[in-house]
Amino acid sequence: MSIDKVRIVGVPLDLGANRRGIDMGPDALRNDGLLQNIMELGIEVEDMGNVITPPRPIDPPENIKLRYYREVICACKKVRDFVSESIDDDFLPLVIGGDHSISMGTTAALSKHYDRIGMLWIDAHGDFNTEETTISGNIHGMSFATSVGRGTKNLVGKMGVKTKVVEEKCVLIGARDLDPLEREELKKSKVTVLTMRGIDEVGMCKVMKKALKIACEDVDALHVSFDLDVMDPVYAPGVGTPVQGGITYREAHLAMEMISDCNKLSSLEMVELNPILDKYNITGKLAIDLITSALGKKIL
Ligand code: 6HN
Ligand code: MN
Ligand code: MN
Ligand code: MN
Repeated sequence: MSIDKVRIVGVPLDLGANRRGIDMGPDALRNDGLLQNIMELGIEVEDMGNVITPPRPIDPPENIKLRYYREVICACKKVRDFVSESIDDDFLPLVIGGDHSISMGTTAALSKHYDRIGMLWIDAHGDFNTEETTISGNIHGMSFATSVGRGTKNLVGKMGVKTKVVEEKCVLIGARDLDPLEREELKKSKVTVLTMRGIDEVGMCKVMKKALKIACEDVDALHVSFDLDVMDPVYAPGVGTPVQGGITYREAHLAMEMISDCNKLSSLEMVELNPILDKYNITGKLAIDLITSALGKKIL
């Protein structure tokens, strides 16, 4: 199954992260040549532009455990519809963020089309908080949990679709910064967590082999959600929530090449690029390189 059609959906949302700058991520990727780079692979690419995201409200958030709830849900519903239409039209959806809350829309759209979805969540964080466990109240820290149907009704089911993302077919890769209660929930869950320690000990190749075996076998779709903060800040300074001790350029690149080789990729998200902090655009260029690798770019 080689990828021949890709449709880009930009989501200039930062309200799920409550930090300015990430809303500029999609246009920064376009300026750095995202479309041209994908076209060079011989892939037909369509750019749907950016979904319209609600403005930051003047009033302070009503619920500090779900900051900017209404606005985030509104944006995610638009993401859901764009992604769903892309799948209907036989395009692989490439969702570019924007903060990581947008995954709630993407996984809802996938759940309309597929029955058993495996997922790789590549991130320094778990994004496994719920309204009940969150410390920050930022919804981008809850989108993985929501995507597997965990949490309160304020988020779960809010996209109008029952999730088909199968918890035991989900792998969190590169984690190194988990909140205390989030950590306990992850431990209790059926998600496989492959932390930075695991990558240090056995290397990215073995980690990815294990991850792909879990997420690709016995599913009918593979979703990859790549949060750029999984990278070490040396390679990716331009992210919303940088965390020391992340993966290298080569490790990330290998992970994406192995994802391409598995021939199961159904949708891809690249999130949390913050162009304001992205000195010399190195994070944006890295993101494009990772996307093209996942879409099949080969050195030889
Ligand atoms: N992300 N665990 C922290 C929180 O606020 O819940 C950080 C979340 C980061 C989310 O990077 O997508
Ligand atoms: Mn994330
Ligand atoms: Mn993160
Ligand atoms: Mn490459």
